[in-house]
Amino acid sequence: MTVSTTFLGLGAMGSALARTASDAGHRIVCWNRTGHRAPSLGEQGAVIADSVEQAIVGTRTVVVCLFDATSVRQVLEPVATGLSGRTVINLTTTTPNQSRDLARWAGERDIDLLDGAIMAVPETIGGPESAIFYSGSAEGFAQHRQLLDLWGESSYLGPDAGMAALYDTAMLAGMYAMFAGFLHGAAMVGSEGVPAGEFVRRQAPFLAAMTEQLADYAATIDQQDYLGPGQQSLRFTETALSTVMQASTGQGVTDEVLKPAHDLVRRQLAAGFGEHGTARMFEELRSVR
Ligand code: FVH
Repeated sequence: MTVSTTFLGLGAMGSALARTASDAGHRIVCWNRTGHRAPSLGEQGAVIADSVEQAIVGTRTVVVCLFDATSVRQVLEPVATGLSGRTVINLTTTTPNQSRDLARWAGERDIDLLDGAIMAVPETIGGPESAIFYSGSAEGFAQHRQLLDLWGESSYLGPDAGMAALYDTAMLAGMYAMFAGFLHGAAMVGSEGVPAGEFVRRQAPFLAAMTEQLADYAATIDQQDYLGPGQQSLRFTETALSTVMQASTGQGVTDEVLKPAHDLVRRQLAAGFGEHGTARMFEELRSVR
């Protein structure tokens, strides 16, 4: 048995993290707001605490996996004094600024904060597909590497506590846009009675093939070379999106998923960039700065 670690939050993800640590021989103390959500943890030998105060007694490391930034503050603030001198590893999904605020709050109380962003689902924790980004305390990352590596591939993104959350939310932006696009397409073919299960057989490999273009888009953006060879022009993309949107509404499907992208393209056209590559939408996205 290794030293004990506290786990606050035994939802689907918190339980998976705690169970993986327990399976690897860590002595763990767990707490959950409403009773015990993962009874098997107790049967495996985890100590189940009745309160947060009780859960942090005698442990040096506190892993937090709760619903959101507000619940993290509600749980940690009352026990701040008891956390002084310890490492808190926050694996709750938060915005970059919420993570930075938490790190500032922790720093003022001599709490070492390592913020993490889990790029996995509970079922894959501990498996080869699980990746977790960390930022904030470099010392906390180094000292807890053995524990962190149990959950997945660990990457440290630097001392700015907001960086892991920034990568996380940026990657989720791509994921949710993709899901919305898939649902839009499924609604289109569904308007003619095609089951989503039939559509996905064709859509999934197409999307996978399209991801190979992402590296070219990235190179274009980094070099700001929107007139380089081989790029699909904004003028072309505007017509393509208009056609897809017309096809959608013609099938009784709203164009609301595509309209924001179309608006970005149209603003770039209005600014005179019609012959520039479609990656130039990136500049329009940044225009709110
Ligand atoms: N599940 C997933 O696939 C994703 C993958 C990527 C990262 N996320 C993030 O992990 C955080 C926790 O997610 P979860 O899946 O464990 O979520 P739930 O099963 O809904 O459990 C939520 C836990 O939070 C507790 N809780 C909620 N509000 C409060 C509060 N005000 N005070 C104290 N605890 C609170 C809740 O307790 P209870 O409802 O059982 O009493 C659960 O323990 C999350 O940030 C994901 O974005 C998971």
